[in-house]
Amino acid sequence: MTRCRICSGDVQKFLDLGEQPLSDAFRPADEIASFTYHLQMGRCLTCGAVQQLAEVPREQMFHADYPYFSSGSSRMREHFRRTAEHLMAEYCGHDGAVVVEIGCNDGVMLEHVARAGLAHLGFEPSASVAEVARSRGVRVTTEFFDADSARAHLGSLGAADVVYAANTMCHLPYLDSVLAGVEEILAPQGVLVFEDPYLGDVIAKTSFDQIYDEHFYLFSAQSVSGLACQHGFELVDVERLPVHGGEVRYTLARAGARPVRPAVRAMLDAEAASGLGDPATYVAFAARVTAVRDDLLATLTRLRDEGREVVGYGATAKSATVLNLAGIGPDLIDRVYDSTPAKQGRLTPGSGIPVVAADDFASTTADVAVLFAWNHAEEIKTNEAAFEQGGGQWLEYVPEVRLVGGR
Ligand code: DWN
Ligand code: SAH
Ligand code: ZN
Repeated sequence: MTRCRICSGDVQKFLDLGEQPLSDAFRPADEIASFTYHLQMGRCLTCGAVQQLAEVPREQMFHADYPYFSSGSSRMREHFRRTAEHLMAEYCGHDGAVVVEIGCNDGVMLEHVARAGLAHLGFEPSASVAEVARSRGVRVTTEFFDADSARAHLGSLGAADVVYAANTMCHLPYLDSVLAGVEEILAPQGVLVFEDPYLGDVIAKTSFDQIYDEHFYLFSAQSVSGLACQHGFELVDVERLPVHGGEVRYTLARAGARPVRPAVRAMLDAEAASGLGDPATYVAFAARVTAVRDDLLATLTRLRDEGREVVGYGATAKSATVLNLAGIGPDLIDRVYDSTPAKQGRLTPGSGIPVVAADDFASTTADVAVLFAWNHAEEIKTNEAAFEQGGGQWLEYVPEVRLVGGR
């Protein structure tokens, strides 16, 4: 059995998503990426942490060609602006406050902290996006955050009042080193605040596409509470967030430094009551994943046989899991529309579907568009309302496969 990356307990495998490419390796047609790995998920029988059975080396995923720019969604820009306001109001009311972000990407959150004149530092190893953050006035280092890099900056930065990470903590298999780094740089009353896709939502929505190389863990209050304990921290607050298909924001403080909010006990109880600790939940989840995969493939095959033109919308990292698990390629989906210049003119990883500019969707001839960026459904359906008005249909697969809209 594999050992848990958090507590060394036995990890019980419950899901095999097959051979997968790097989810963000969009390559030109003449430069096919060859790296693949076996994507499998398991759950620790001791601490409950849901995690991959093997890890992809971090330098393979996060580098100067990393193509995910967080500012690509207006709703997420708004989310991070409000997050910055919240963190500054709650924890930075004194002179000399310091904010550190792990995985600051293009500066979507930290730019507001920089603009407010607060001392800050973003750790962002992907130079492509770090460069954009710098151009927005954010102080960034391209080191991976861990115990060594954190220690190296302590002298110049001072103790942090907030260490924040969005959609990044779950990317770091080496949490022991990360928490040791946070331990060193955090002020006595400081907090570690992080938000990631919530295990409870993934199970409830069968959103298995939240599992790909970069998403090593699927956290829950139970597993984060255990993680905190191991490193002298305490889970003091939890909050569900409606972004990226359902996330939880966890707040950790040094053990005993802050009161534990009632929301923590309530979430732990709700997780136990909903069966998140029960192996049968994961067996049933795996069966639903297979059903969605089969249904999606059958639907796309039927649409092709009926002569309908099918495209995709959103060349997401998540879609790599779906496309490669189901063996869906350009024979079933002609092209994928995406607003990211770094992805356009390239092929989806493994599945080889051309990515084209989202601007061109306004004049699309497609009958059906698979909504790969389903977590941004509201924003996209509003912006592309003309598609449905013209008779186009969205093909969704979360929580199950269905055609929406059109005639
Ligand atoms: O955790 C992660 C999350 C935060 O971002 C990373 N590991 C990688 C990435 O995952 P993703 O690619 O699945 O994220 P999104 O936010 O679902 O990606 C949306 C994609 O769709 C982007 O490529 C941008 C594109 N898009 C678009 O073309 N039109 C997005 C919106 C909102 C739009 O209107
Ligand atoms: N916070 C942003 C970006 C999430 S994508 C948002 O929520 O949209 C994950 C980011 O973490 C990538 O930009 C990646 O380069 C970065 N990352 C990966 N490992 C890291 C590490 N050890 N330290 C800091 N950032 C890291
Ligand atoms: Zn464990």
